[in-house]
Amino acid sequence: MGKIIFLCSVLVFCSWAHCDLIVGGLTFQDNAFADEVINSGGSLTTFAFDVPNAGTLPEVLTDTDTATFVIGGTNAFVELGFVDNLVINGNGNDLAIFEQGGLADSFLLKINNITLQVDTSFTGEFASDGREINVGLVDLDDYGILSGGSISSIFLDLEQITDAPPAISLVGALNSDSVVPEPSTCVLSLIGLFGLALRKKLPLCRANMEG
Ligand SMILES: [Ca+2]
Ligand SMILES: [Ca+2]
Ligand SMILES: [Ca+2]
Repeated sequence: MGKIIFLCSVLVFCSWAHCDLIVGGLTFQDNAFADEVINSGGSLTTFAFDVPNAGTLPEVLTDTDTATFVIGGTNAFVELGFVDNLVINGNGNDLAIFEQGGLADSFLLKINNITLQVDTSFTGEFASDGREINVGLVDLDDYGILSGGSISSIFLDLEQITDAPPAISLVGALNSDSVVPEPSTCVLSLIGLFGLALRKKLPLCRANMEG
């Protein structure tokens, strides 16, 4: 029984305990970043530490490293999803989209069927590849999301609209809410653990009865 309670405590601790991560001077919960590439298309070139085509699109966009990124081009788009967290419309800016390079480039961002241009600016910090870390800050108010409302995906149009093509390295929620397991999932896990414990004890009981 003691073991079961310990296991449950560890599971709950792992789900709810999050460390902070600082990127470009901004603080994020460690699970606040985009988790998956839902869809993509057009001309997209990945970069990792100055090597082109060095990683897959999901790798460079969900690794939380600003030295790995994707450069957009003709008809380029990427739809990103948040799995273990949601982006919340809280106070001020809610979303940070990081972009690499000496020129702070712009791109189009579609949320809730509203498309707006996001302009990035230099954060004052540099990535481990030596490039400038630029950031575009997004307030979900501008996309018609109610205060306290949330989103779980964003659509980035990465066609070049400024002097250089956008080079997206990382997307994180400044206002983030962790997606925790449903209470029913926890109850099912508990039943499973009890079942395992009983199965382990049964042979002993049988041996005692037969012996
Ligand atoms: Ca996440
Ligand atoms: Ca990256
Ligand atoms: Ca906001």
